[in-house]
Amino acid sequence: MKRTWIAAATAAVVATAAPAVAQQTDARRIDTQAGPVRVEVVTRGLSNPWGIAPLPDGRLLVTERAGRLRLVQADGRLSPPLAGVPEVVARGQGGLLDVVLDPDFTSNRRVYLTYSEPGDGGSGTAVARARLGEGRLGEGRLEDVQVIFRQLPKANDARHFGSRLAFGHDGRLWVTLGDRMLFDPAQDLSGHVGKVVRIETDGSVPRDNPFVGRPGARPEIWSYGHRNPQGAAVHPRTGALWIHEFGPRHGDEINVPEPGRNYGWPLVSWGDHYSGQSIPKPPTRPDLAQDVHHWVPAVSPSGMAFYTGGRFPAWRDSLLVGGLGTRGIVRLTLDGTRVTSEERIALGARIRDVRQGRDGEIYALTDESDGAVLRLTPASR
Ligand SMILES: [Ca+2]
Repeated sequence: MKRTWIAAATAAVVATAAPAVAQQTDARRIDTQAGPVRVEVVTRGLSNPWGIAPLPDGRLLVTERAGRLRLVQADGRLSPPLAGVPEVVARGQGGLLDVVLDPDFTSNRRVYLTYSEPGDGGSGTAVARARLGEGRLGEGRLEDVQVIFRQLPKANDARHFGSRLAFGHDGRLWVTLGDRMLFDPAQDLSGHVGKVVRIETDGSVPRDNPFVGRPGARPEIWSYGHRNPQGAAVHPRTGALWIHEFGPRHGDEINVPEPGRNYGWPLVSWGDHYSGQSIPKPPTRPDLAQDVHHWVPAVSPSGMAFYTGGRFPAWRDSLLVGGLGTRGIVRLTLDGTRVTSEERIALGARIRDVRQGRDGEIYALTDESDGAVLRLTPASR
């Protein structure tokens, strides 16, 4: 098996038992502030996996950017691609992207997917809901697939789709939408690019959304002035939405978007344009909403989860951020909305998503053409 990642210098192999199935698994140990952590490769062979949703029965739903959705058994076996996934534009950063479960999944088996949908003017982030078929044969398909949201307008550039999903405690669904490399439209309330939107699960608009009734504004918009938010999670106690967004050349941010507020892109940024052209820094515009944390140099974030499990007591209430450029997980400790410390957990691969499993274990996806699902659990000292 190809081992594409190099753990921290202190890493030691803790288990290389003969694999029971082809996909199983090598495991290593890395040292963190919480003690040694066992990192297993649950499976690999996934083409740029993007989103992961742990199911109540211990299996995992994983998207591949090329347009496939698969079930992963706890032992690492991969299902064939599930039937019923909508057509995607698998180009650039686009494709089949996030997947989340309905808060009532156990009773309704609903799942929600984001993807880049083809259409007039190029492609755009769309959200579909569907029911995961039941039983040993039916589970290989999505049923009753309905598109509940479409980003308007669509755009030709194949970058900055945003596309993370997060459920509020009230059952409304937040969707993050990138700026599609168009810059100024992130400030234009007549379109969805560079916004966070909030919808009901049937796609209708919650009546208490901040721009409902404002002429010229799309009523789905929750907040605006975002660049490319590829991480979203709801705080387990406060119920607030937290997102991060990819900066330009450096200047990644964490924001806690409040309804109706402007988060500044492209008027201000902690980073600068890739051309080297500078961008005014956020303190010059106190009328704009300020981030709660930012990184210079960049961490290149994707995927995000609050840790609430029991397996890593020292990580309770931490915010876990997947790192592409930083090739690991960035763990932030918080006091309210203030970031009090940061730990880099080196996994040796670009991390596209990070999620907590049902038993407090942590799953991460590696952004590779031969991508892996990693499982993090405590290792004995
Ligand atoms: Ca900002």
